[in-house]
Amino acid sequence: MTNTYVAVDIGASSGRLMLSQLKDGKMSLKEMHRFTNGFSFKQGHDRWDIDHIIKEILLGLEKIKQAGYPDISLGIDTWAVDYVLVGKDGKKLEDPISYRDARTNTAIKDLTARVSKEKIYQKTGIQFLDFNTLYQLFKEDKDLLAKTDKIMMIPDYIGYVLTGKAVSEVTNASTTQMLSLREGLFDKNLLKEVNVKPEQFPKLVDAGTPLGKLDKSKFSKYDLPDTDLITVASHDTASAVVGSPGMGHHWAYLSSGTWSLIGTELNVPENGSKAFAENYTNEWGAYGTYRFLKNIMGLWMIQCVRREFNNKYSFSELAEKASTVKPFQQFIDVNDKRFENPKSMISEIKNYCRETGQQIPESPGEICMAIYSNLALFYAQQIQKLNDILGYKIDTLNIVGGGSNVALLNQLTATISGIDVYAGPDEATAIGNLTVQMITKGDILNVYLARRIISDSFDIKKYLPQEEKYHRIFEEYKEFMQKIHQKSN
Ligand code: LRH
Repeated sequence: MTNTYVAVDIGASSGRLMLSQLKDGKMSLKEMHRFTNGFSFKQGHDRWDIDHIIKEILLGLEKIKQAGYPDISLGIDTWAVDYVLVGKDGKKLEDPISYRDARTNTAIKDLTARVSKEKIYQKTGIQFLDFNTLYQLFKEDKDLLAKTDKIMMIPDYIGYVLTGKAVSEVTNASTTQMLSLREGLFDKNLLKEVNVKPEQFPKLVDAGTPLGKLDKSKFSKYDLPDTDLITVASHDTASAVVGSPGMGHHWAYLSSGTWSLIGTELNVPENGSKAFAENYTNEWGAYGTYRFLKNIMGLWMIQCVRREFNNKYSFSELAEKASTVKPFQQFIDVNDKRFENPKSMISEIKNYCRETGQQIPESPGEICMAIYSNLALFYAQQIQKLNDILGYKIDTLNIVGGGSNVALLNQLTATISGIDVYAGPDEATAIGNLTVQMITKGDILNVYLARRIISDSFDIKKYLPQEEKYHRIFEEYKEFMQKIHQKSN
C-alpha cells in the first residue's frame, strides 16, 4: 500500500497542510488546507494565537480524511525560537509571545554583561539575535517561569497537544542558543542565567523520531484520520534545507520567505573567530548536520509594504511594478534593526534614505525595487563572506521557498553574486518535512537520494549571471556598508 504523508508547515504569516505520496520515484505535492497566521497585541505583548493554529490543523486533517485518506503520517514544522510555557496540569499558562515583541530589545546587552558573547558563542555556535529563546527567557516573567513545568518550542507543543507526548526536537532546540555544541545537551550554566532548570525542557530527540499516535478521543468534534506523528526537522528552516535540491558542487541555500536564511550545510560546526565576527550561526540540521547560515530580513519587508498598501497589490503585481524601475538606486542595510518591526516599513525605508542622503523611493515599484536590489546585494555579500570563512568557493545558490518565485530577485542575485542560481521548489519546507517522514518510514533511503527525487519531482529554474556593469555597484555597496558599520560601532 502507498503511504500517505502530510506536512503541517506553519510560517509567521500562513500555515498549510500539504499531502504527498511517492509514485514511480517522484514525490507528489497537494495543498489540502491553508490558513493565515500572525501575532496580535494582547496582555501587553505581541502574541501568537496558538489555539487558532491547532484548530486550523484539525480542520485540515478533517478535510484530508474526507478527501479519502483515512490513514496518514504527519510531521509539524514552524518558525523557531518561540515557546509555550506549560503548567503542571499539562495546559499552557498563556499564549506564546512572538519573537518580534519589543521585550527583548536590550536583552543581548543585558545578558552579555554577565556572560560574555565570546563564551556564549564558543559554547553554542549560535548567532546573536535578540529574540533567541535565551534572551526571551531572560526577560520572561519570573513568577510564570516558577509555575512552569515544561517549556516547549512551538512545534513540540503542537505535537504534545495532538499526541500527549512531549519532546524537544534538536533542530529547533538549537535556535534557543542554549544547546552546548560539545555535549549535545542544554548547557546547565546558560540555563541557570535565565532561571530555568534542565528538567523544564522535555527530552531532546533527533529529527526523524516517531512521536506517537494522534489522540483522536481528545478531539471527538472532528472526523480525523488515523495519524502517526513523526518528529521531523521541526524548525522550518531545517526542513527547507532538507528540501533543497542541492544543485551544484559547493552549493549554498537561500531559504527565502518571511526571513531570508542564507548559508550552507556542514558536517562539523564552524564557530571560530571569523564566524563569530560575522555573526554566523551553526543551527543544527537533520541527520547530524549543521546549518551554517545568517538571518537576513527577507520578504518581511515586502510583506509589510504590501500590508501598508492595504493588500491592494499581490506579491507578483508588486514584483511587476518593481521590474519597471531601475535597480540599485539606493543602498540600504536591510539587516538594520529598525526594519525588524517598524510602525511603518515604508516610512522607515524613506527615513533611512533621507538620513543617508540618498534618493527617496516613492512609488510602490520604487520601494519594492529598493528592497529587492538591497536583498540581492546583501545575499551576494554573504556568499563572499561564506567563501572567506569556509576557505572554499561556493559555486551555486539554491533559492527555495516562496521567494524563489520572484524571478526579478533571482536574476539580480545571480548577476550580483556572479554564480549560478537555481530557484525552486517554492514549497521546500513542506517537502523537507515530508522527506524526513519518508526516510523514517523507509520509503526513501537517505537525504542524498531524497534530494535527487526532489530535483526530479519539482520545477527548478536556472538563472545565470548577466551584465558585468553591476560589479562597480557591488563594490560601492560594500564600501557603503563598511562605513555604516564603522559609524555604528
Ligand atoms: C524562519 C525562522 C528563522 C528564524 C525565525 C525566527 O521562519 O524560523 O529560521 O530565525 O524564523
